[in-house]
Amino acid sequence: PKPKLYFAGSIRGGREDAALYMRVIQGLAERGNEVLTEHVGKASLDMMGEGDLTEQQIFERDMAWLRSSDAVVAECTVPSLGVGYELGLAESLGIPVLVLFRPSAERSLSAMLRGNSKFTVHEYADVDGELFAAISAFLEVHGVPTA
Ligand code: 6IA
Repeated sequence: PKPKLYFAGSIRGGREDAALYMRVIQGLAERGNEVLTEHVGKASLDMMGEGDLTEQQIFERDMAWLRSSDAVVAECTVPSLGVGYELGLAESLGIPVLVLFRPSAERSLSAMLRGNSKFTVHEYADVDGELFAAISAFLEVHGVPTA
């Protein structure tokens, strides 16, 4: 079976990196993973089909996906309350968490993520092969079988 990955990225925290999320999600899918949360990268929130769901339904669906996931990959450069919530819950469920962060003069990563030794933090500059190699290494270390 394909590894089930929960990709977390900012929605109401700000959509500056939405196109980048889509590239990461597509790269993960091309490499044989099932990405449960593809809508996080969609350019238009209407295209996400989320208009049909109540806020409670979105929450419950996302929590069910999170519980069923083999690992969480979170792009944390744009800070998001929802992503922070998902990461704390993933930790309490014992689901491995990889935090992706692009360092810059403007942003530094929350100490609540950087300081958590249960999380793996990977800093990167571009969506290139190196990023996907790092994600694969993280999955392997945590015993998530890669396709
Ligand atoms: O606080 P945020 O909105 O930035 O939280 C983003 C995170 O929470 C993502 O990793 C998602 O997994 C989850 N999340 C938050 N909002 C949604 C959503 N629709 N659909 C799916 N997942 C979500 C929000 C309504 C939309 C029409 C704007």
